[in-house]
Amino acid sequence: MAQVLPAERDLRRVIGDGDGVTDGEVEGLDEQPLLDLYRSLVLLRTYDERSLVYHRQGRIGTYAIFWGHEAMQVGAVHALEDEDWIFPSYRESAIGLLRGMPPATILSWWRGHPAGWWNPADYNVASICVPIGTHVPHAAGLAWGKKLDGESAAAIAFFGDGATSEGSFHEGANFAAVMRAPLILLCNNNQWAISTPLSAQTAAETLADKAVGYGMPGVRVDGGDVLAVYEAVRDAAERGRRGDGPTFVEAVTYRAAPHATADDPSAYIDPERVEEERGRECVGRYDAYLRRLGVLSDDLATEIKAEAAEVMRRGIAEAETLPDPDPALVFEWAYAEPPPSLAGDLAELRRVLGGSLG
Ligand SMILES: Cc1ncc(C[n+]2csc(CCOP(=O)(O)OP(=O)(O)O)c2C)c(N)n1
Ligand SMILES: [Mg+2]
Repeated sequence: MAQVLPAERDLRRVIGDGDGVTDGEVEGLDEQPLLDLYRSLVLLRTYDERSLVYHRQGRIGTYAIFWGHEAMQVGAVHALEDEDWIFPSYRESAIGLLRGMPPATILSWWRGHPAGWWNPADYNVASICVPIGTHVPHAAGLAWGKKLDGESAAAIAFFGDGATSEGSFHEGANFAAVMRAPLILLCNNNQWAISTPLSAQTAAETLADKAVGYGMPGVRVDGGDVLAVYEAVRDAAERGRRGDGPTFVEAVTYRAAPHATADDPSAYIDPERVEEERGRECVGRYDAYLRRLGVLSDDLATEIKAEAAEVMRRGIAEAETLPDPDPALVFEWAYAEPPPSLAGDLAELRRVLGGSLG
């Protein structure tokens, strides 16, 4: 039997604190799937930490850091089937790694290289969505379409606390509920939308409360607890497949890193709170859980981290060997009949680039 605290208004948790709060377990997860979760957490953490370094070295552009958000992403994706579709925001940019996408593809996206765009049908992972919340109706439509086609696939849309104030979120949530689409609305409540705190975002007591207005269940989980997220998303996917419609999952965490590499949070965030949250980060919590369970040793942890570091080394090397794209791409595909001024702009760009590109 799964031992999971009830949702109610409290956060569902499975991982204890190694002290007064005892560990739970998730039904059906034995040693191998537990270690698979760990490998994925380490892979995403390594991707994120290396990306910050690559940005500082000028090897990728502005980057949206997801340090501390890995448990939400890994827990959710592992709870899904490969046929299920993932709709990421910029905060989940590397989620394709969990579906076998090469790191070079995602690194290329952050390098602004056309090799960073993939065919969504190759991985059942939609394009990274930067406009806040606009992918929620897309995910609702895809989930409804799968249902109409008699398929069992579900869809999950990842978005933030700030996105719940956007029209697209409300339209997508309402549509999915009315059509009983197999959709999981995974809200990464990291309590900040750049510099806007949650208290300035909503007057609702919890974001999960918003589910009530659409007639769907709302569940609150500890977003730093990979097993709690896994369990909640697995339930939500099963519910969707049964034909009972969407579920809103509020995964509560705290953004303990800058919004992105272009942000300076010292202007608005309490550094002591950030330090406190960094001490509770999700990979370390799961690492300690597995050690208490006796399934993770120092040697195995070291091996898994070394593997992830090597994957990233190869990924950035591969991305950097790609030939520079033709600057003409910037001007193509927007107009059937381009205005004549664009040809002049392209010539100017080629001149500025010194003929080194294209
Ligand atoms: C439609 C739209 N409006 C504004 C922005 C600028 N913007 C980029 S990130 C962001 C904050 C979003 O916060 P949240 O939804 O909580 O997600 P988080 O970044 O915390 O993961 C905003 C307003 C945007 N990308 N798209
Ligand atoms: Mg946020």
